[in-house]
Amino acid sequence: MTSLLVLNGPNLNLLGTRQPEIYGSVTLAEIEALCAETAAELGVSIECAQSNHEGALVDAIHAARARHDGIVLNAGAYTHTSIALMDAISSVGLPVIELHLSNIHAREDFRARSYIARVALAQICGLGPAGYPLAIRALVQHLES
Ligand code: CA2
Repeated sequence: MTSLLVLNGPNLNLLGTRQPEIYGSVTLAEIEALCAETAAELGVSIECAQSNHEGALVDAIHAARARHDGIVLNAGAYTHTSIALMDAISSVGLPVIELHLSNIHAREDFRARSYIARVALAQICGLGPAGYPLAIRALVQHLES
């Protein structure tokens, strides 16, 4: 069975508790439930994980190589800084869809630069939590085509 990892980075554990004007009022647990529903509908297996630590995210990407067929990744602020995450994605060779709740191209200039985009299959941003099911559907379509 196709298996996906949905991996969220720093501060996304705070979703729904602060800055609702930017990130909305949906919690990470609710987003993960939405992902699980989408996976069940598509008949794929899914694991969701979150870490505030760059090295732990690198480890999760490495571990995904043996356990999953693709990754939906919201790397949070590490998107804009982390060559380590970019290298981890390249090294495992799994398809990654980069996901952001907000439109990173319509915000501060520093958010428009993404190291993840250089190695990702695609980027979805600006659609809020609805981006996650879309990313899962796109990844499954990619893997099964
Ligand atoms: O739009 C996104 O999904 C981001 O990846 C979110 C990151 C930000 O650094 C990226 O530029 C875009 C920040 C996540 C912070 O999440 C919070 C949630 C609630 C309260 C405070 C922060």
